[in-house]
Amino acid sequence: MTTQRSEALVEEARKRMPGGVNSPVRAFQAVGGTPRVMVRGRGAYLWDADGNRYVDFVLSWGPMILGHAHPEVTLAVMEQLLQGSSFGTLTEVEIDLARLITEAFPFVDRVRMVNSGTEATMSALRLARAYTGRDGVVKFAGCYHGHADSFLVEAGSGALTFGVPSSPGVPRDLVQHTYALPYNDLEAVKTLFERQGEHIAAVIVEPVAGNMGVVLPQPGFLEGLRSITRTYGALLIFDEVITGFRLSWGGASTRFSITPDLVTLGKIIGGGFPVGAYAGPEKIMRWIAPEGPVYQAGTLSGNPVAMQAGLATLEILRKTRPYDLLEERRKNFTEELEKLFRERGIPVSLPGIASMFSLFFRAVPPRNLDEVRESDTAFYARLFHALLEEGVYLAPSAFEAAFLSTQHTEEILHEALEGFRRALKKL
Ligand code: KE4
Repeated sequence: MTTQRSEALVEEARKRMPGGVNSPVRAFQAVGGTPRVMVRGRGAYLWDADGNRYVDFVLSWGPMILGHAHPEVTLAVMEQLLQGSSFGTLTEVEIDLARLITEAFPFVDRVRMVNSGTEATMSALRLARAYTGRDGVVKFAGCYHGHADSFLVEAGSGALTFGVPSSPGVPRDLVQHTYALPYNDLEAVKTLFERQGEHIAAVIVEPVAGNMGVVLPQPGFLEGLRSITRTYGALLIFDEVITGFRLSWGGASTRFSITPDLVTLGKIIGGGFPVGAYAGPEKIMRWIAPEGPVYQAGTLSGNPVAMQAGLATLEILRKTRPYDLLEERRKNFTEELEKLFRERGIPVSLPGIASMFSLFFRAVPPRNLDEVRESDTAFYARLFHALLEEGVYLAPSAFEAAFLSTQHTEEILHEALEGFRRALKKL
């Protein structure tokens, strides 16, 4: 497999952009080696600048649940482009997408579109602070809610890899209001609320953690967060940027039948275009400008091209409801993978739900960040590169989730499995 073209482009990119990328995790620093410059995607496949083909399990970090270049999504975008791309006014398609989101999340009356998951969580926190009149926010170590200042405390995803618990440039007197607790540790939450409950505006949680690898909520954890926040008058924010429309038609709140006060969305609802959203009941959302006093705005928020991509994506998901099929395929695939590793005496756990999973090289699925850190990330890095050589593209970091799309057919998954088999043989 040659990578000359990628290497040349990466060298050029490094002269123009920090680390040669527009988002840190893409730089392969967690796994080493040369990032592959991708030029085309179709269905479950990506092709790089040297013409190598990969089965893609990153799917742009979650958005491409229908696979790359889905014809109906592409057509909807093209048709909109012919009408113009951005007017800075209300457009009908924004209403259509908002309506679908309110249909999928029954507790949601109002939706505000923004341009990224970061904007969604940042705005949801500002809203929660205004609505409750409090400053404190609780997050969980290893969860990542985007790069807004208040969340860069023990963040997951790229921040995890860099081992920088809270990034430089974040004012100390801001993050004093942020409490980072161990995921799945309800006792820690109860203790904190007993001491600080009246100062806490919100608890924000990834209902299934995807940013330290996939860590599932222990039975009772989410229910516990719901009752503790209700008792103390804090808002419960489900950060469903990854899980929204991935775990079910709706998301984790639908699948687990737990109603948060606010939900943040992104990725899938943009269908591959920059879209985030925060949403909730009218009694909270009416606090948002221009109806209410909490300011939040955006030049390209709700732009019709991104809305059309999101709308087409959600309409296909609503019509086809691929969730049982996706879950079945993920289960079968990770069971086959587990056999492969066990045959070779490699301790592995493959926690997953719906169409997301991750590989931990430790015998038991981790319940929190400390346990995640015990897994063998060095082996992950070696496996990652061996798989690249075999045409399988996993996340270039052990602290991410792998995803299936509706285009990951049985035979493509079998092809990927053979890639794993060949890679393990080489290792
Ligand atoms: P963006 O600002 O990257 O659109 O969304 C931030 C965000 C918020 N909440 C959750 C649960 C998220 O997973 C994310 C973003 N996820 C990472 C990957 N795990 C995006 C990839 C990247 O940072 O390049």
